[in-house]
Amino acid sequence: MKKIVALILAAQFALLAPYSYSQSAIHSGAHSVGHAHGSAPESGALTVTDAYIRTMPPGRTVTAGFLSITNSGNQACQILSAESPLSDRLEFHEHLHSDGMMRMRPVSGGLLIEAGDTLVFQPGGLHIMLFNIQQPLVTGENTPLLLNTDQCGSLQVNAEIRSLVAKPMGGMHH
Ligand SMILES: [Cu+2]
Repeated sequence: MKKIVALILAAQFALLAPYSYSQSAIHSGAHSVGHAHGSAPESGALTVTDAYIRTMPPGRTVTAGFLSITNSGNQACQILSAESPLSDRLEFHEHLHSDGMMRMRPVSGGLLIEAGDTLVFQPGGLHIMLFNIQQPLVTGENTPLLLNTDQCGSLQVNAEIRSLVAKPMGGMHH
């Protein structure tokens, strides 16, 4: 019975699929003008907001980066890797709860962002791990972060270096 329901849902989704792009475009407020012929790769489909890298505690050489990636194109994009001049080894990690412990593990096989979706890297969840950092990270400076995808081009963004320690009185609004 479950299988039948799944098949029906799949069939409905297949029928709706040609229209899902315009629906998601309306949701995100994006316009699809000029992208209607798209079989070619759309390198402009991905936009990144709120990219930052945390400073490290003294003596550490590993830190984490966070950002949000929105796919406003009409095809799924897969994020395959990240590059930074700060680090020769970057990995995508996710956090998992197991036996009451918070663990993290590398995400294998790339990160898929469906058309219209936003992928959020955030503390306690998906994050970019940067290893072997050999230089001090200065709060407030920006550092480039390059994201490589399968068919949506490469995307370079500026990541702000933010203090690991939140300022208790620092003008943050909730
Ligand atoms: Cu990690």
